[in-house]
Amino acid sequence: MGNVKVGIIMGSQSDWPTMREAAAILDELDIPYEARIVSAHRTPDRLWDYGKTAVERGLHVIIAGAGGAAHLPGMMASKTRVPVIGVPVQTKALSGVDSLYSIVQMPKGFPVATMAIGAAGAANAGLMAAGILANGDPALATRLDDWRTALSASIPDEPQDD
Ligand code: RP5
Repeated sequence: MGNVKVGIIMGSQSDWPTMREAAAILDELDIPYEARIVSAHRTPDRLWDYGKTAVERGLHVIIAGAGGAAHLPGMMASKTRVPVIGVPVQTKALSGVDSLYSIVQMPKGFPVATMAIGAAGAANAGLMAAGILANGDPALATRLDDWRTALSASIPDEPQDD
């Protein structure tokens, strides 16, 4: 547990197909993490306890994903100084614009670093967490640089016919 610096939290089991994109990036970069369901609305006491203990448990970054009335990232940011990266989960009713607006418009004083809606946002949250941790971890910095170099190398110069 002492080695875990990244917490991935989400409002519901239904968010996991999105949020596991963040977990996949952390796995690729060999970064330990924990994943928990912590709902702002359904399990507010769990949210409170998680935020209250985040610093003492050694978390350096929290990735928080939620959909709809997505209060989880902002409430977590209100409860801990550990940086919170918000992931707006895509919704059926409003395509995740509801989630995005709920997460991004934080009042001055309690920031949430808000990613794009859906899977790309979750993956980028993993990369953002990696970048933050890499500042104090040269071996991780090398792994992240290599990851970025490999991605660039995978992009062809010219488009191909199917
Ligand atoms: C939010 O409500 C969750 O983050 C989830 O995106 C959304 C729907 O949750 P379920 O009804 O699928 O559990 O709190």
